[in-house]
Amino acid sequence: MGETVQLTVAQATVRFLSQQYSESDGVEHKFFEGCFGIFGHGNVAGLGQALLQAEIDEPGSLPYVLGRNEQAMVHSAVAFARMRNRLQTYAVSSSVGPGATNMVTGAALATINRIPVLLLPADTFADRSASPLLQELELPYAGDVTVNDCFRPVSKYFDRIWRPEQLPAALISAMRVLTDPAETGAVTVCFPQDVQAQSYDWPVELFAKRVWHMSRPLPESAIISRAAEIIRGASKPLIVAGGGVHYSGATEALAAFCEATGIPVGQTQAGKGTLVYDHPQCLGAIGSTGTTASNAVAHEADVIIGIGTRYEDFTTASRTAFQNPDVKFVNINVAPIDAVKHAGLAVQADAREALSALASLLDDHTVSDTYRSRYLQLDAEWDATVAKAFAEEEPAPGLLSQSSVIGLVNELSDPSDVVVCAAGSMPGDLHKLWRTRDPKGYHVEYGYSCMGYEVAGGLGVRMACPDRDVFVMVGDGSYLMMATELATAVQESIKIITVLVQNHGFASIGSLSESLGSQRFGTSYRKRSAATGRLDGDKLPLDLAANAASFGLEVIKVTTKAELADAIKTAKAATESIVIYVETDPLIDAPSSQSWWDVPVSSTSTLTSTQQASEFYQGKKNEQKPFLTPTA
Ligand SMILES: Cc1ncc(C[n+]2csc(CCOP(=O)(O)OP(=O)(O)O)c2C)c(N)n1
Ligand SMILES: [Mg+2]
Repeated sequence: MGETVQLTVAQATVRFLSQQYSESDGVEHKFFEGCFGIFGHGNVAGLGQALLQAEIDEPGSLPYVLGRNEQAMVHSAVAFARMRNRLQTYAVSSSVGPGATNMVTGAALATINRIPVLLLPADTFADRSASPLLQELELPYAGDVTVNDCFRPVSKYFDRIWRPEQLPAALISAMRVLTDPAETGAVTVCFPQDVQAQSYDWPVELFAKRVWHMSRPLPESAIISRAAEIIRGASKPLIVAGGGVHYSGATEALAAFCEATGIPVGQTQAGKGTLVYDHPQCLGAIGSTGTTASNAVAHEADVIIGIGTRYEDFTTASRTAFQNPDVKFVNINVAPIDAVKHAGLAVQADAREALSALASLLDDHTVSDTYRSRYLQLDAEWDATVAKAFAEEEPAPGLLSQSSVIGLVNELSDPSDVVVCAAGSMPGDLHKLWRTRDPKGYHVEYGYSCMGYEVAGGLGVRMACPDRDVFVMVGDGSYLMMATELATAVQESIKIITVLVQNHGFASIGSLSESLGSQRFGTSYRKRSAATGRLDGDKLPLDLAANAASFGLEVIKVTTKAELADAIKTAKAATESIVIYVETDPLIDAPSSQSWWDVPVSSTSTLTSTQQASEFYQGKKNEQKPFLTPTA
């Protein structure tokens, strides 16, 4: 055996992580910016001791950040990694039991959005010397199952270190998955409490600097030629640009391809910003929360070129967006699971490489002038719709429309500032309305649409780009679910601007409920009324502005558009985190997408509202396409 060094399993893990780098286009990046953590008995003496030792012995090697909620820490890590185009991320250390399972939601969010994050939950003793432990699951039928097995279905790689010898292979596998653009997502490596603290003689090479190349798979020439042929044969082609365009660094290649060919682009939530909003070929959002321009073009398109998209139901309007009976799909994606969707031509490749290959194969090709003028006209109409929504006046004293709030934040933020959101009515409204002026200026988590991502995500975004202001747009529902990381923002002096939109409940689900015949049941924050016994009493006397102020932040309460404009300017000028509190009317919707989303309605009911909704629903179901015709 060669040279060894004695360290605990936890110390070895920290030392290994601090030596990992990613490399893309010849540039190296330290892969782990740091480690979020909340200590409990499961990790305080193992990973906690190792992080302390690293902070003292090698400052900056893996800086520790104390969060407030394990789920939130995973969100912050994901937001950070997404802003850095998956080239860098954070590790997250939790205690055993509830601290660990709090991260399961974050893991699902990371995996669904294909964003790398390394989770290090503590686990129950490997040697079972004191079982059953505090927080141990104890299943009567299996001795080797712990609560951490909940991570298996939501992780792209899962491992548990029962003994020190397993660590090197587990860490190498974890890195392989984290840095593979097709595989990446949540990686979970569980550390039994006793094993964390155990010493072992490690080969010194384990801690050598390791550089992980981020691959850019090239398209096969026969396949890309076929793709070019299909596009050449199209009269109404449309690109659907997803998050993969960002992660591959393909925004310039996309712009060049669109400008050369005249092919327009509809953008998914993760794909917003792939072209800036006023690029002539940018039709903005597509699908259930899309623009009328994208959706009208999608309706007739004969070839859909999906680039870095997973074709979520919001993108395809639950498979009703593409109504041309002969529509074909060309799918450019590094991930085989996405490339084969809708029976499309699977171009399994890096987006930037595939786009430049297509550009040279199609350098003499453009769409017709008729098609170009039609989509430009539709785009201009949508732009006017947005301008009108942004200009909406206060509907009642003290109330604003949500569209006008979005408009003011959009207009008064800098082009490079970042808007952050995840759940509620705001993501859809932002998708439609927000005028994205910088590729990374729009950050809405809509793979998992997880309430509570907003503040935590905003923190991660700002950590990734301290030179941009971050506007966290958060509804009262999401705020109540997880505002906790405002404390972390204060602790770290990380500036985020939170726009807290109070509409006393779930405007989004209320409006959805109404459209499905369920009469907004149970979606607004009301006291249970003594008279009716139902949740239709007075508004809850929640004071979320006071709640936000309790984190030690400045809170500005606004009641008019003019006050909101002033508050945004104050927030921009501030150096610390700030919260703007605004009340909006939940009954004023953003302009319609002329689209649909499949949410099944009760097929039997004695309520007229439900019966009517059910009839409408069955009609829409008939528009849904299976997309099974093979693309040769
Ligand atoms: C963790 C989680 N729970 C439930 C949901 C379902 N859901 C989506 S939006 C929403 C309401 C959000 O309320 P709020 O933040 O006030 O936004 P608003 O709808 O009022 O715009 C709910 C309950 C979700 N997306 N995430
Ligand atoms: Mg609300």
